[in-house]
Amino acid sequence: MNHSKVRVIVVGLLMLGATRWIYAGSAASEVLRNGGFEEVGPEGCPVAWLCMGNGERGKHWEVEVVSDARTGNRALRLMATAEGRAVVHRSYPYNPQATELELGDLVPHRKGRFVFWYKVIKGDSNNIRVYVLPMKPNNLEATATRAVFVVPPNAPKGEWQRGEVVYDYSKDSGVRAVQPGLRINEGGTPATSEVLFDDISWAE
Ligand SMILES: [Ca+2]
Repeated sequence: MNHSKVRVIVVGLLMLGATRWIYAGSAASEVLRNGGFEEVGPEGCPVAWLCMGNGERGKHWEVEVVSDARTGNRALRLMATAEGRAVVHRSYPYNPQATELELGDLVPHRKGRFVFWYKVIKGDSNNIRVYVLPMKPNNLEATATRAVFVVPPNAPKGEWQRGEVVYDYSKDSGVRAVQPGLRINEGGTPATSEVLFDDISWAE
């Protein structure tokens, strides 16, 4: 084989690899944008997400981007005391009077699963949860039951663990979309807890 043939093959393989990489990147970002929390908005909350809580921020709850990442440079830290609550949603248009709204960063798949990684820093209750919220066409939560992943109370501290929550609203005509909801103290026994999340993705 002469040099020019080798070069053609090498360039061809490189292009194939690049194409696959671009395709994989765009396919993942279409479904759940910024699931790795690498892109941060002006308020300090990751782009495509909303960071909220109950009680006094900084005292009873906190949601913030931190550098202790599983991959990339950033992860999301949630903290709540027993009196507080930490709430992370996707970002989407909100208007209770509307009958139909744009999707925003909701996930338009009525069946599938969310895969994610979590690292418990503090807490041994059953109050750290990843919900799947079924959403109506007007972006309010539908009456269908949430799917839920409860972080095990005995999860090892300081280690990244993989979690997964499967859902199926394909037979529920009232559900148009879903979103993953990260929570401390919404369900379970309230307690002081702290957890990191990273690399949340959607899969079939
Ligand atoms: Ca990350």
